[in-house]
Amino acid sequence: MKPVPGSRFLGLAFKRLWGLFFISLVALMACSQTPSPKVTVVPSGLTAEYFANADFTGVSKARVDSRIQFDWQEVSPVKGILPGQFSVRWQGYLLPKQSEIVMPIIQAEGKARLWIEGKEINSGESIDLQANRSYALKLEFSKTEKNASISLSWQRGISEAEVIAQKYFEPLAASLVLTPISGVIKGENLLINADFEGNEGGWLSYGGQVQAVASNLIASKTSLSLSNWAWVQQDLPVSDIEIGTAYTLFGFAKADPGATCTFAVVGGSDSGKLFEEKVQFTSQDWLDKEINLIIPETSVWLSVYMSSEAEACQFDDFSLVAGDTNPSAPPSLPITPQSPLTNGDFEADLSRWSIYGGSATVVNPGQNGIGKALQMTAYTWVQQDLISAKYIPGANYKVSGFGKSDGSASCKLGYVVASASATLVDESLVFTSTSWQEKSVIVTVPANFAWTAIYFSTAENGCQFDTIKLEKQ
Ligand SMILES: [Ca+2]
Ligand SMILES: [Ca+2]
Repeated sequence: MKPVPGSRFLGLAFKRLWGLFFISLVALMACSQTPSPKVTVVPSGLTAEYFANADFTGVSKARVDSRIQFDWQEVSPVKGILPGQFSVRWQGYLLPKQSEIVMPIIQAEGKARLWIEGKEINSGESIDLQANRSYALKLEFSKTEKNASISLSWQRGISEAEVIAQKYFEPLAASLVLTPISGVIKGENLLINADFEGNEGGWLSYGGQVQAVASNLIASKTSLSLSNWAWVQQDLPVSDIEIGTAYTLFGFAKADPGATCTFAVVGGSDSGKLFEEKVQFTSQDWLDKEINLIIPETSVWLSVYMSSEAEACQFDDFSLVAGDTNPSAPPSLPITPQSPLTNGDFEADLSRWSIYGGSATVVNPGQNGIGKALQMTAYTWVQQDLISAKYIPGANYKVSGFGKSDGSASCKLGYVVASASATLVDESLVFTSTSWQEKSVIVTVPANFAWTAIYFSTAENGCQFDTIKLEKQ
């Protein structure tokens, strides 16, 4: 069985929204509710202080960790603390839900000590807990080896030992947190070792094979390879989660032949999963994709994971940032399937195309020196929704077109196929040259698709597109 983030999924409470329409629908949902101030979730978990030295001295950073399960290896555990040596002190309360005898189990690479109600407890020692009492808990960790990792589990009755879940913890009162790193900084990458230059450090891995491998992605030495049903995951400190805030998960992946590679962001409340948004890759070239979402109000945990099937997948250069980092996304996308792709040459000006964000016009001459081309300003999105009945499930379609950039930023021509509940295909062609280039991609339309769309998006620079075709192979 695959491990699941949070290890307590109760199924899909948060209705999945349609692919590209997701952003707009979330925005609409947000608008239809009473506006509420952005409030950082009052989290359960333990107050953590990370110290720059191995003896609980030096610069310290505080946050709230939802559970104790970290595999930092040789990577810094948190921004501002160097990876060479550090120590961590977790404090808070243990809240048993029933009266029982439990055995706390500490597994660590490094030195770890645990106290409950001021009494030091050895790993594996039995303690008697009473329901509805809170027990002062302190756990200390010092990095003493090349690799650093720690987990705090417990064994209850005859069940297998499991990592103590967030709902059994309560942090110290916020006033005791002197130097919080919590508070969401817009644009800051919340993931540790998201470029895998520290190999697998910071990521928990499950199943299959997980290894750092040489990467040919720009400015990258290593990427992470997953195969044979492997899964890696990073849990965000709960004090970094800000409800009502838009988050973007961005990353690169490439697939071995036959592989389907997935990355996702998932989160939930104390009682279960609230959302899980994922994207999949089948391309054997590096492609980037992103997920945009707004954290639902009752969320108290957030995780990012990547997974492979049997064949290998490579991942690299991830970021999870808060804030509106997706200016190229449309503010709203009405669901209005119209026709097969028409006016892909823009000779009928902008007929059939919808414009979102910035602005779009047609200019002369077009790509072939005559006629017209689409001209988009920075941060604009143009889309045409296509009639589903015109597509044959299982057939291959070739998306092609010409594009050029007014500057250094990339210009995207995308093709999306989605079912009623999820994005099935999101392929994009990226143009970075300031002279016309033609690109194409062949896409198989999955059997369970419900709609398709062609779109263009721009970033910091304007872009031109022309002679867009969608042809059955
Ligand atoms: Ca890398
Ligand atoms: Ca044209």
